[in-house]
Amino acid sequence: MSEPNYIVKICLLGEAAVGKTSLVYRFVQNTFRDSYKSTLGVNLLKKDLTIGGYGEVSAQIWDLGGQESFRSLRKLYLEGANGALVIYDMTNRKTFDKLDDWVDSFKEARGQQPLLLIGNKADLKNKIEVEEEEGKSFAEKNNMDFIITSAKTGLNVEEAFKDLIKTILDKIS
Ligand code: G3D
Ligand code: MG
Repeated sequence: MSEPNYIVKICLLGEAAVGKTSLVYRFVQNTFRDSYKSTLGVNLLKKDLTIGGYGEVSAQIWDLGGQESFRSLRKLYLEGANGALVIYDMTNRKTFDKLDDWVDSFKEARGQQPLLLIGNKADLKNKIEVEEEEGKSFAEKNNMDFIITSAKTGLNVEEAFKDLIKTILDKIS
């Protein structure tokens, strides 16, 4: 693509193993692998896309590489982020209980920039520990959009990224 009209930095937040890296790969390359090596530091991926009304947009996607527990890294990671996807695993309640922590970290660093909540692993229907309604009410309380996804089947993955990017653009233009 030629020069993009907009460049947006998006961060993925959430506990280890919720599916952050899988969602990024599904979105950027439309693939799913059963195992992603836990990389140190940060994975940076780029995807160019067209967003209705805004034309060409370059999304810079930052994915925590296995350092989710290092609070000291969060600030650096979040610097300059235009928005974030906050992800929990629908089959693991502990990851849902940690959401406040992630949302607080983001708000501390980036104030009122848009967030979108993702309940991932929706394909594991008989293992669900957190019902969709609970995700929905957390999102409402925190003034964020909400969507359930599966990085495995591809359900709603593109929709989630595009929804966040659109919300960011609506806000900055
Ligand atoms: P992370 O980047 O948040 O740490 P990963 O999470 O993307 O590494 O995913 C952690 C594990 O969950 C991986 O399995 C991955 O295949 C699996 N996973 C991610 N998203 C989904 C999904 O939507 N559905 C299902 N069924 N599994 C998913 P392993 O076995 O490698 O630990
Ligand atoms: Mg990862």
